[in-house]
Parts: sequence; C-alpha cells; structure tokens
Amino acid sequence: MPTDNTRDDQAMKPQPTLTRRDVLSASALAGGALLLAGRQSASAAQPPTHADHGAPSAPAPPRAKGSAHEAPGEPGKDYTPVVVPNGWTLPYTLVDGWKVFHMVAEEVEHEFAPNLKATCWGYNGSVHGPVLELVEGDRVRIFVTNRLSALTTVHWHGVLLESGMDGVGGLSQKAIAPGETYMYEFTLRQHGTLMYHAHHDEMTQMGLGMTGMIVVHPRSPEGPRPDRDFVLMLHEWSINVGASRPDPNEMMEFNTLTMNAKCFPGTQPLIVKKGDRVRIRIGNLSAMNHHPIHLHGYFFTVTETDGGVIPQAGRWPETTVLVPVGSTRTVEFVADYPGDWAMHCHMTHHVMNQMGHGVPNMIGVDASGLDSKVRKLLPDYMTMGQHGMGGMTEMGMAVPPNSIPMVGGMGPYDEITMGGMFTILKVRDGLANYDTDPGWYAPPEGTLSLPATEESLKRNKIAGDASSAPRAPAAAVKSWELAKPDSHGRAPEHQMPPVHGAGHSAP
Ligand SMILES: [Cu+2]
Repeated sequence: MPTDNTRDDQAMKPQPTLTRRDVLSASALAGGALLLAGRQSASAAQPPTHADHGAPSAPAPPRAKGSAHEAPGEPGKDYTPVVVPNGWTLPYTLVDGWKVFHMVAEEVEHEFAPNLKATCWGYNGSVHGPVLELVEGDRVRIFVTNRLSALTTVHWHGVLLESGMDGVGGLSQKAIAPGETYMYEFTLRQHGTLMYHAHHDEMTQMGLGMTGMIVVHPRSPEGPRPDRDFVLMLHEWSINVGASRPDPNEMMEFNTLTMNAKCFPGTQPLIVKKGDRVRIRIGNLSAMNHHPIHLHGYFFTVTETDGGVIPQAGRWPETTVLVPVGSTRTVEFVADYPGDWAMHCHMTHHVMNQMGHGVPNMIGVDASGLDSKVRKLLPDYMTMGQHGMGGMTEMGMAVPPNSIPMVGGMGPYDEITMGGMFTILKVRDGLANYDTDPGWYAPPEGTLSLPATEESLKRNKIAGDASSAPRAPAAAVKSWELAKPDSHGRAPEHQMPPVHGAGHSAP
C-alpha cells in the first residue's frame, strides 16, 4: 500500500503471540498484574476479527499506519454523526482510501456569548477546533498548516499511534514553523472519545483555545446507536474586563467558564426527543480545573473514558460526572422524561460569568445610609452584594463594553442565576426537528411549583408565617463538648477505656 511517508514494513508483520507467562511477568514489572490480566480477558472477549483494534490489550497492538485498516467509515452507514452544539465537524476528502483532513492553526476572533469577544487561537476559524469524526479502522492523513506567529504542533490525545506521529514538539517531531504544513498519518486502532491539542508552549496555546475533540466510532457497535450523540469540550479562561485577549498566564482566577467555548447564555441547548438514546461525550482541556458536570432530571451511566470502554461490571449510575483535566468521560441515558433540564458544572464559581473573586463579602450589610451619602457625589451609586449575586441579570445594569454580567440570562419565569459552564437539555414529546429551539418547556397542569394557595396551606396545616415548621432540636445544633477532666487532671470515669484486670498496668 503506497503511503506518503516511507516507513519500514516491520511493524506491519504479525506480532509474536505473548504467552500468559509473558504477560504476567511483564505485568509484575509494571506493578499492575490484576489490571493487565483484566485487560487481557477484556481483549479476548472481542470478536476475533476485531481483536487487534478493540480495547487496548497488554500485548502492544501493531500501530503501523495502514495496517489492519478497513474501508473508510461512512456517515449514516457506519455511524450516526455526532452533534456539536456551538461547533462543527471537520469535513474530509478521500484519497486512495485515506481520509484527508486539513487543519489550520490560526488566530480567531471568538465570541464567548453575546457581548463578549476576544482574540483567541484556534483552528480553521473556530475556537475550539472542529471535531474530527472517524471510524475504527480508518486511515487518516491530517495536514496541519501553521498560520500563527509562533511554532506549534498537534498532539492526538489518547490515539494509539506511532511515536513520531504523537505531536509533542521537540520530543516526537520538530515543531511546525509559521507558514509550514506538516502531515500526520495514522490508522485508528480503537474507538472512543479522544482529543487533540497544541503540544508546543502548551500553557499559552491550549490556554488560548487550541484544543478539539476526536470521536472514533466503533466499526461494530455492541448496542444500538445513540439517537443523539453530543460532543462538549470544557475550558476555562481569564478575560479581564476590557481586555481583547484571554490571559494564558492565569493560574487561579478564571472568570469565563465554557462548554464548546461558549458560556451561558451563549451555550446552544441540547435538543432531544422523548425516548431518544442520548450519549454525551465530554472532554476537559482546561488549564487547572476538573469539572463535575451535573445533569438534572436523570441519572446516567459513565460508559467510556479516553482510555476506552468501561466494562459493564465496572459501571455505576451517577448524576454528576467528574471530568478531570486531560480526560474525557462519556455518559449515556434514555431521555424518557420531557422538560428543560439544567446541565452544568457543580462548582458554583464555574457557573458565574466575568467577575473578580476578590469582591468584598457584603452579605447582610445595611448600605442604605452609605448609598445616600455616596449618591450626593455619584447619583447612580448603589452598593451591591448585600443579598448575594442574584439579581445581577435582572437589574439590567450597565456593564463595561465587551463584558458579560456575572450571571446568566432571563428564563421563562425569572432570571437564571447561572452563567459560565451551564447549558440546557431540552427533552420534548413530538419534537418537529432537532434544528429548531423548541422554546421553553410548558409543564403540564399541576406540575409547576407555584405560590401555595390559602386553601392548600389550610388543608396541609401549614402556616405561611413559618410558625408551623419544625425547628431544629437543641441537640442537633449544639457542638459536641468533650467531657472535662476532674480536679486531678484525669478524664472522668465514664470516658476511660475499659480496663481488663490490674495485671496489665506497667510497674
Ligand atoms: Cu467546573
């Protein structure tokens, strides 16, 4: 098979079969006998024809580009294409049976949400880069043109490939200079949710947005295909109010938290029909933070990491999945209940938009006297924060140009006091199509929380002045107090450990 890079054919020859003893001694060296033995059996359970590109097994699979390939996987036939909210999938061309992609590393004017833009670095005109969607067994050639002012490379995170294709600047290749185009070439020997990112001056380049997701569909899926297969990349940014670029040197104070590089209310909702099988693939290439992503209304199963499929016996139900930096997690569920369901990072500072975290704590402060004094000098002055940060959205206060208020947007009933890493799963009965936002959910009669009526209060023996509510008993709110020593400094009798016979005491 002619390829663009000459390479020794050695790696294409069948690998020697490892005996169980070889595996055990190798695993003993690696200090992971149980883990490796488990992977061995998982691999053995694969259908024989796919044994060499199923779950990675202890004997190294042959990684030569072009080996064990299959015909290029076709959308619709071999897989149901993924859905990328606020993003897109990079198209490819077919050349001699290879899928050929062209990525361009470049500066991008990026909008995080209405009224917040910054100059970032990304690929092909977007931040983050487009999703690369592939099928197990595909042979791919990815050309990368560098239109930045700096050197760069692309690393294929989690992809099993040859060392020289791994994209670590200086280690696995010479970095791509501005104006140059490099080619990466490999065969997908696995399926799953992987990522790519710059691997040269990582703090700057990833910090400015040079990341993307890779989805590799299985050649022969085990279960039914999902109806909706979403891809989300998490990221965090420090964008000082008024600045035109994110600050990649920031280590702690991230004020713009994003899903597919948008913060709420700029995040596109995930639209599904009632009964759809839903898969959500989440990657995290934030600089510093792991994100516990929580979905309302459902529980889901974590089915994959970027290391591969989690065996059935190792899965458990969750409502929150922690996506550590440098990892992907894939969750699945059946959307059997309609509604507008929040999905967000559960770190409360990660669902706030631009704010400094050094604001003084004003909770409970009576600022009325102060306000009237300051207003003599500044007529519009108003002290903020005495009742928390809710209300920031509703007030419609003027904010500096090119900045977004701390919290989200207006919902159907009130302000949604979340921004940042927040989106909405919209599950609908009788959805016309997936491409139109169905608007806000209209709860059926009797399924919406409303102010309690007089009649209902009476019938349920509830006093609106809270006098009928149980109060915490004294014992439940009291701190524990250790028993006081007696006048000789000894612990009281009842606190002494039981003594079994005098003979035990030392002379
Ligand atoms: Cu978070």
